[in-house]
Amino acid sequence: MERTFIMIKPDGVQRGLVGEVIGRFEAKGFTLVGLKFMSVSKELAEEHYDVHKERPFFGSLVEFISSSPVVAMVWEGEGVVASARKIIGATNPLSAEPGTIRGDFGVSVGRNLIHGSDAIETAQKEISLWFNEKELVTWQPTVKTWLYE
Ligand code: DAT
Ligand code: MG
Repeated sequence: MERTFIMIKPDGVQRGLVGEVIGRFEAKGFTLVGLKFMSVSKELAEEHYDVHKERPFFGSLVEFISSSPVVAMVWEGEGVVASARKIIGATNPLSAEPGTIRGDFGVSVGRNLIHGSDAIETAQKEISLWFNEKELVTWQPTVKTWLYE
């Protein structure tokens, strides 16, 4: 079953949106398989955003992600990688559709509340960067037969 890495960034935690964000993924019908509340080292933030290391915002992005705790999660479900990106909305919250997390709660690209893996291969890489095997729980939600045909 497909899995994706989701992180509630420091602004989402500081603004008290943890429950709201988790609630949206739960209500959609995705399954939580990993969850931790943690401080992020600069090294981890740099590794996570390695693809952006040449971008002008890289330094401030790494500072921001390591400035205050985050919620790191792994969610599972059919098509969860692409669907999570839709739930999250466009990178710039001002362009994100209402009804998406960034569209409903954000006003600035540098404070866009949440991260979600952009492809299946990226998700696998990010999950193994943030979680070890023991921290991921494989379980069968009994509601599954009411979510999938
Ligand atoms: P996304 O988080 O939607 O995958 P991304 O991978 O292009 O977006 O960029 C990673 C993060 O970097 C993004 O969530 C916020 C920050 N960022 C992107 N573009 C930016 C910009 N032009 N100015 C400041 N921060 C930016
Ligand atoms: Mg990205």
